[in-house]
Amino acid sequence: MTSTLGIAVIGTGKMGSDHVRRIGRTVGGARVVAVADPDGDRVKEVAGALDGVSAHTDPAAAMAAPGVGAVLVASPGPAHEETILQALERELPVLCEKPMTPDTAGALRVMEAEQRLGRRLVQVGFMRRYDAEYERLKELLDAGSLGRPLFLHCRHRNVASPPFFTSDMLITDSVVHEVDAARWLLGQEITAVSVLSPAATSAAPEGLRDPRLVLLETSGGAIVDVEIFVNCGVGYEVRCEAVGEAGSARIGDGHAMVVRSAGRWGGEIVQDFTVRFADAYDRQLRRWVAAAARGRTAGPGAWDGYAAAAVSEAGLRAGRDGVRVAVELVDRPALYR
Ligand code: ISE
Repeated sequence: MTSTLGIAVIGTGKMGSDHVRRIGRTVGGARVVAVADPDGDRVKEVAGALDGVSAHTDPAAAMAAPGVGAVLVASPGPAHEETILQALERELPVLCEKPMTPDTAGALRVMEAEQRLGRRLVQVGFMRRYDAEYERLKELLDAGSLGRPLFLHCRHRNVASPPFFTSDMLITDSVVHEVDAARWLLGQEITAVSVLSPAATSAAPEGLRDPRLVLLETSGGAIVDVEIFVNCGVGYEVRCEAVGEAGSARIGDGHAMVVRSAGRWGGEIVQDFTVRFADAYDRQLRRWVAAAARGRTAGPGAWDGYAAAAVSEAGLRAGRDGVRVAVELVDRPALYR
């Protein structure tokens, strides 16, 4: 007998609405049963478009709705900790959009709550780990085909930043993806961060430090450089080149289809991350649903959310003070080894 996992989606902005659509269309074995958002009109609109979904302005009320077996958190980062802790009190599996928490203090509280429960219920939405190209690069690195990794050269460009975006968010909201991808691809922790900022692009809103160059040092002696440019105006471009002692490999060139016509050749540049990573979001959600239905998680967890928060904190200091900042991590608790 198969049963359907009832999901409460907390936050119905861009990502929350995208997940609601995805659960309805591409993920089997699950359905949205409750949604919550402080914007009462928006949450009613999202719930109203679906059958049998209750609308709430309070996340706790959504989690308490009948039939909820798991929680998907897609509210703004600062609201995540409280919602995750409420879900853990109910022993509900959680998929939380990145960043898990904006700071390490909150991340440590999440880890403490999980340790009190004695099992891992929190998964963090670092969805690049489910992208086919990233998976291929990880396999190559793990197989040792490139030899010992020396560099990851990363490019992360958005067409334009949303109005609420701050200079800190280039690190905490955008580069946090490369932080997790680097830790995962290399199987190493980030040990230090430096940030350089050239003159801001004239396309950026007044006061936004965009673009920036973030340098990450790793426990295995590799260097990761990340160009983050959130008002590049051209497209959504995420590239990563791994350079090892025995060769290099690059992903993200996006040459899915090359058109040759009327004396020219070229292809489309994807404009948005929900398009570039649509498959990765689907796969992340399918694997999480399958695991959550058994009360488990299937991907990056609270330790990864904590480690990313520690790197972000160091990155913010490095950016503000113009210095290299070492990343200090607590000892990894047994639950996360
Ligand atoms: C956004 O939140 C994402 O997750 C995107 O992948 C990233 O490219 C963007 O810069 C972030 O703001």
